[in-house]
Amino acid sequence: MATEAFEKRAKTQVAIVGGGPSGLLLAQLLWLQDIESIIIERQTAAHVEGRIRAGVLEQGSVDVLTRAGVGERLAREGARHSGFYLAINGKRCPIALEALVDGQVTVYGQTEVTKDLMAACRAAGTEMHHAASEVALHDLETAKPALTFRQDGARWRIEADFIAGCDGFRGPSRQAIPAERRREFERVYPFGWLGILADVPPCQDELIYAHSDRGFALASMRSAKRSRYYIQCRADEPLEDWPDDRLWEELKRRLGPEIAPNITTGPALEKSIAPLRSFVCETMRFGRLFLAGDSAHIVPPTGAKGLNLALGDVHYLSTALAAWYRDGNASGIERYAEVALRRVWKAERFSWMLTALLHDFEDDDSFGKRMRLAELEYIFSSKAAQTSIAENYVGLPFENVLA
Ligand code: FAS
Ligand code: PHB
Repeated sequence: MATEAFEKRAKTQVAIVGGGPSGLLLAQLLWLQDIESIIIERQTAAHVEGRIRAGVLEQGSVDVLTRAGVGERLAREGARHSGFYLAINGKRCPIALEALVDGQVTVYGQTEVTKDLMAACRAAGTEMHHAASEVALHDLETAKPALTFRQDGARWRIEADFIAGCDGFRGPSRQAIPAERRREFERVYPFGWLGILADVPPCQDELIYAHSDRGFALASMRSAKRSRYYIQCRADEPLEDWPDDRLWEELKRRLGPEIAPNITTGPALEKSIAPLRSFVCETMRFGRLFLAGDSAHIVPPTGAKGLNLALGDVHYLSTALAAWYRDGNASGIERYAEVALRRVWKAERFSWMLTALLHDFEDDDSFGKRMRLAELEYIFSSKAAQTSIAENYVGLPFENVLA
């Protein structure tokens, strides 16, 4: 591309598209290895820090965040959970993570993870451009890839050694790979999750994933004073059809008569409907572009894997880039996609399996509904089945991305 007259130019080692959890963590891990990066983010910093999304961190994610220097508040305020519950029409089955696989998860909202990472990147002096528009990627198959974008009226061109596409499912990075060079797999589910965040105490000390004749429900939390609940709804359901009172009543019906009396209701701090899909773009590397997080893959939130997979990709990518800069070891960047995908596909399987198991599918026949109940009854009766769920929920181990 002819280099138009750009008002502002910069050079860096790694240009990062997207300043959400993936982009921020990558910048922070690279900074700790004396590798320079610049983050280009479409939204304002306040918008990014205000997003309400995931809530559960695998131990591997806690370890990566701690290594990145943002583990202090997480250790202080994060709630460690040694189990969760599955429920069928109100009948509960504990999945005892600690007893089954000697594992735990930490409940600590993605909103807090993002705030901690943003503070760390600011403290490190990482260059971040927020409210950037017209972000475009160039020359990806050369040794000098570049980003162009507009910010505050100025045109920018940033040249880098590598570009990290951390711009989520709808960002430009994956689309910068020619369609004929992308290997993609997708399943879109015929329902969504209606989520509510409220400053009320949780109904139970552990998470409850509930299957009921009326559809799926999840009881989660952010702290002892703040609860997060979800119910399955139609993907195209208008949010205004769900005033708080109706939502609380439906939650009580789906969680069942034993749990319902423990549900404290209150005004929604946030209420939104998220569509559910499984998606993988196996082309996680294209020339000097590397995709990480939601730009490469999406899971239905049923298995609490989305954020954890993103942080896992960044662990692999930062290790690979550090080895390249430190001693010219290119094995990590050569193996990144292959190694990351092995963990991605196992999490896709687990998330798809739990989604199929716990949700109601309108086109299901009577046999399909019976099979679902039989699968759940089997899990309720089998330590081996519960161990398999526990092993996946706490997070599968990382490989060494370097040869
Ligand atoms: P993100 O989407 O978080 O960040 C991408 C960043 O790139 C954003 O800040 C975006 O503004 C920016 N960007 C986009 N286009 C750009 C452009 N053109 N130029 C520059 N920047 C651009 N996961 C769970 O584990 N549990 C959950 O309950 C859960 N709930 C979710 C609910 C919703 C509504 C969504 C959308 C996702 C949810 N997820 C959940 C998954 C979510 O947590 C992701 O896995 C996580 O945010 C991934 O982080 P990133 O890869 O950084 O992508
Ligand atoms: C949440 O608390 O937002 C949450 C927890 C577990 C999930 C999904 C979302 O599987």
